[in-house]
Amino acid sequence: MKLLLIFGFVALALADVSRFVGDKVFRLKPRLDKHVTLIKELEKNINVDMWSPGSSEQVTIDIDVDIRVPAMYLDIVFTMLDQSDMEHEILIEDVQAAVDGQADSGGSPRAHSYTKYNTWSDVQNWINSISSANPSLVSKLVIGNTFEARPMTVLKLGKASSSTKPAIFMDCGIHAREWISPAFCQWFVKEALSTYGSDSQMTSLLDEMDVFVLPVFNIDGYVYTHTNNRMWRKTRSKKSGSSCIGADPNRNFDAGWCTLGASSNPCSDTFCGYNPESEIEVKNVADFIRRNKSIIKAYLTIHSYSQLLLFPYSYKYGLAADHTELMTVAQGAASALQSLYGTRYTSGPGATTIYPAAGGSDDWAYDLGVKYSYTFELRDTGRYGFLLPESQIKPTCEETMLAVKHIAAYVQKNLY
Ligand code: DDK
Ligand code: ZN
Ligand code: ZN
Repeated sequence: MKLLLIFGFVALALADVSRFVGDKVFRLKPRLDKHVTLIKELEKNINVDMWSPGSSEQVTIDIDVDIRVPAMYLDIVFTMLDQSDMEHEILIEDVQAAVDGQADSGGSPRAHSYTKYNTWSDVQNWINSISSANPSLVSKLVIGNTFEARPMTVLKLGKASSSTKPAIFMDCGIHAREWISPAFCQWFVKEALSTYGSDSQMTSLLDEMDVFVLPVFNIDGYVYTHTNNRMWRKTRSKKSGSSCIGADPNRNFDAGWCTLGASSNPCSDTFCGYNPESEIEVKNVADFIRRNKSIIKAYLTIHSYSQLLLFPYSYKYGLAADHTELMTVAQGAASALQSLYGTRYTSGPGATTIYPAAGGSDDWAYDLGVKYSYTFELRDTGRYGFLLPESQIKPTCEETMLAVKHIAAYVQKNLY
């Protein structure tokens, strides 16, 4: 026992686990050019963690900026904020307390649960058990391996058919720290399987279409958020010559790549990568969608936080050819979502609704020809941000189901 404890401490020390004791999350409201400059300086010179937007490249006057400030820099940051007269509020007083408070769902500790944030190993076991328990509705497809050689498994949901079926593709967990996202993909699969045969819309959807679900896109990053650093966002790829790890998968798609709202600095959280699809996870998904381009009618990608339903474009300000239709469907989805618990979402094109960001998966899929291409930013609006308590998994997933089902119903109705 004593020996085990010692090994435990040694392992913890070697793992170099990040802690966030005393760190605070601020919401800054830059209203002057000098405020924008100050935020860029903060990101460059001290180790602040941009929560929204993902990097200071995207900061402009009149957008709210959420940043985590490590405890040791609080004095200097408070001084700078006061001196520059920048409006600000504190969203999270103690980040480590919020990290520890996330697991508020109670119940027995480790085992897969739809109302907990599952580890990758639990998700992997769940992928295997749910597919073997539902052989007539689920099949597994490995679309490639991650940088660290973990298999990327897509669950194909749908009733077998003699003719080729049109499909919807949905991924979760592009960004490692957005834990509510993989929780939603797991919830979606469970709901689809358990309501097939009783819910008429789900039955008809899975009879007529297939839904491809990638429960965790950025598996290596997701594992890292459980083992080392809860705030990790990017992939975990290494490149000789750089000491910085990973690229932002949602800046690495071949859509206006690295032109706007992305960074060419390998150390940035919005690093676009060394070239489009340099990240193997991005290449695997892009290859899969290209291979199945003729059947994929909708692309959905799930992120957090901000409560937004976004569609192309983010790499430019110009409107998509299908703007009006995409907006109408988004607004219908948002009102379906709101009908359950009153949660309000804003719909619109990425560039003007959140911020310009090139290299995103939604823009890439849309330009490839997948018309109904949407990015969800789930709960909340900043009270907990990425650290959404487990007690909110169920209501978040229930309301998001309504939005996804609204989009799916529309896509299905307009197939032929
Ligand atoms: O990748 C981002 O910064 C957010 C999700 Se965290 C989405 C940005 C808009 C959609 C990108 N095409
Ligand atoms: Zn994200
Ligand atoms: Zn987000």
